[in-house]
Amino acid sequence: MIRDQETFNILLDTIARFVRERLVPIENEVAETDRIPDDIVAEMKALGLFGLCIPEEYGGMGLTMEEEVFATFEIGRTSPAFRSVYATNNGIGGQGIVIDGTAAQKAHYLPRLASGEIIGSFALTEPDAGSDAGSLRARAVRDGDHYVLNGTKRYITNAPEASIYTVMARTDPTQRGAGGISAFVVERGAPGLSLGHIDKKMGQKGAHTCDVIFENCRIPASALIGGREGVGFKTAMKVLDKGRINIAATCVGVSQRMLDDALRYALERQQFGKPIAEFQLVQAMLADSKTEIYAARSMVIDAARRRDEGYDVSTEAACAKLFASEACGRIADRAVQIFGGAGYLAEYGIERFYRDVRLFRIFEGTSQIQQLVIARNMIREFAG
Ligand code: COS
Repeated sequence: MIRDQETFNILLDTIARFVRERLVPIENEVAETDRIPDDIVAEMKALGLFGLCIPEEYGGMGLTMEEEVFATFEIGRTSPAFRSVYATNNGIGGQGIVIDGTAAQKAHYLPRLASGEIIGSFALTEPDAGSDAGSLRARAVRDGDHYVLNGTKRYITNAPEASIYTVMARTDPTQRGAGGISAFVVERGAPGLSLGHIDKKMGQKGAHTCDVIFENCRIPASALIGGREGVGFKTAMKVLDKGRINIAATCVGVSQRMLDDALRYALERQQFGKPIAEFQLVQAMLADSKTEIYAARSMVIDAARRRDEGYDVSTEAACAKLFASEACGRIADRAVQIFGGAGYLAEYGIERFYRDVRLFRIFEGTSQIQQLVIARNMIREFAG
């Protein structure tokens, strides 16, 4: 749902200009320094990017899912590390509170997430619980007015910068699966919380991950999201349904950028006396990429509209993420191929995208997990 097309177009134009004029020119710098400059973060705050999807009553823009994906198509046209700075506040780091938080939790955290004053982070994955998130072992034991947390969370995006962590931990050890899991908002300064070293990654330089370690970490009982034990896994899954649509939209944006770069190069680069874009084998790569972007974009918009209409979009979110991220990988590969030798060199930037986009097929649920979710839902619906 687009609430007011004219106003929304102004936002899209503003984001597109910010990406073009401020972010694209410093992509190499960010990759080399592994750091997003402070003035860029300040501009993101001023543009309201940290609060894009946080409800207006808490100081955000309250974008609908459809509006969000159109904004993400634009933001996606540059290095994914830029979106990572603010995206967790709107996505997995903030949505647990938006979707299932108590009124007090929303009032306390959402305005500061929306302004960018604090960064949110999502701590589900553990050393031995990745795709099988329901098997997580972090424990939260009630102790009077507190819970005591123990466990380690792994590959946690924005953890080094975060002020709050949405942490899934087991409150009922008698339940081995999802039913015994609860979600908490844990503040950075909590006694017993420490961070591991920043991980060295294949790509997405400028976006950071690390372990989050809880050793007898005491947090107030009021940190329990929604004030209810045993529903934390469902909170995580609802957050991921939304997150997966957003990742799919990001894939569409980055794919479009890579295709634009490949097309421009194919028109400039001369071989056998003419631009390589005139050769049909190159045209096939361009055409297949265009077709896949069109398909992915259509899926993302449809999934977003369905979510706005209040439907359960677990299947559609998984389909969109599966298709868009896999297509993005193929498009990155073709773009490198079209660039030829230049595609392998850092200075042309396309090899950086090739490495950056590899993550999309892994995080917020691997392609195999998306397949599993889609098939399971089909079987469940068939059984009635
Ligand atoms: N929305 C709301 N509730 C959901 C849900 C969703 N999208 N998906 C599952 N649930 C509920 C189920 O209905 C079930 O509730 P009941 O016990 O009341 O029936 C409960 O959650 C457990 O679901 P399920 O039995 O399907 O859980 P599994 O342990 O079998 O795991 C998968 C399901 C594999 C799909 C889940 O673990 C998963 O998504 N793994 C990937 C995790 C991931 O994306 N990690 C990335 C980390 S963030 S970068």
